[in-house]
Amino acid sequence: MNDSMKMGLVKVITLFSILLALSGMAAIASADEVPQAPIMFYGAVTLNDANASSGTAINASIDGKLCGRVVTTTEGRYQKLTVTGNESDDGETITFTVCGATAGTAVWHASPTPTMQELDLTAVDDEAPVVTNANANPSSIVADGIETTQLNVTVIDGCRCTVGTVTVDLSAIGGDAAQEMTYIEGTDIHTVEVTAAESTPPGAYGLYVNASDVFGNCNTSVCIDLVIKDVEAPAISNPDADPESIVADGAETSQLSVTVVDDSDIDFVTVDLSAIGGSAVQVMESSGGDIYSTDTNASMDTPPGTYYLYINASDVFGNYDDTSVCIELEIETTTYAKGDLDHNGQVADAVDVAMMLQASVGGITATSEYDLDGNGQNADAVDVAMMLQASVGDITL
Ligand SMILES: [Ca+2]
Ligand SMILES: [Ca+2]
Ligand SMILES: [Ca+2]
Ligand SMILES: [Ca+2]
Repeated sequence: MNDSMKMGLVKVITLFSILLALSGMAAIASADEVPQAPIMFYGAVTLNDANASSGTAINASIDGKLCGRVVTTTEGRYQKLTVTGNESDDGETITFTVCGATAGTAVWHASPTPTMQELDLTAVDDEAPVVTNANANPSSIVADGIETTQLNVTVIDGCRCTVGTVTVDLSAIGGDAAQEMTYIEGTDIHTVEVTAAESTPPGAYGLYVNASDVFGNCNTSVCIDLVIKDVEAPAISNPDADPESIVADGAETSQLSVTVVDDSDIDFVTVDLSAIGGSAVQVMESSGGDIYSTDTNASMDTPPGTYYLYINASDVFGNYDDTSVCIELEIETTTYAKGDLDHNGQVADAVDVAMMLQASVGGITATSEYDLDGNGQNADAVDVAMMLQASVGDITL
């Protein structure tokens, strides 16, 4: 045997040793995992003192690990509940649940051959169903008795077969206080399509669900959120101006007020004062109630006449009315004393004299107020003379 042959033999022996070690480890590792022959359980099954209905789910577990499951096909009986375990589970407790409720126990025995074991199971369901995924689709509708929304909830009890009636309280939106929700086959969902009666005030509603199981355990803690949309503009009434007429002197004021009512909160109330020299969107303030008001004067250049000052009232949903209600305000014809050209209440004062002189040379426009002698010519020589005489008290205008 040469050196290279020796080397080859060493390699083969080494490889063989490794394989041997690996197979030994595999054997040790699988010793506990070797599945044992199952125990087949059967017997009577009751839930809340009555024969469990067909479709009842029975689970078996060892150490919290599911090791067998059967769904009954006969009322009050179960068969062929095959419980499997490992050799290492020998002596452990098998826990049985019926529809999720503890129903009995047995002991797991490892055995090389399958065995049959009769075990009657008795369970009490005192748990209300669990209600989740409560929703309305769409989540908001108009209260017109026409637009619909689909209300949905997921209801889970110990077994599908123990879920009883699921209802929703629609009384707040004009429906039945115990409207039944229909079960959708093959799911855990219950659903119903609803509308909101026309009389329903807009706002957010919580429609309570009542999910009961067949034993009368009920869950009434979950509600479906639904918003009833506001599509109505605020109602505006009682437009008033106090006093109802003022002079256009930029000083005398009138209090403008209206009553504004809405199902939702009011966003703003304004009045258009542009015709009398004010803001087109003058804010009217509420003093706490439904009455909104503001004080206004009329600018000096406001022609006399009757003015219709339009109100715009909007709710927080953007519904507004700016065309149907206005406040009537009378702007009086103003008369000033003859010779009081600047309307300051003083006749023939220095400013009046200056204005007459300017008007006489065309520096400012001479109106009929400047025709003191009434000859039809405004700010002529006689008018100037009269103004000057009046200013020193020689005549009274
Ligand atoms: Ca239950
Ligand atoms: Ca509204
Ligand atoms: Ca004057
Ligand atoms: Ca004149």
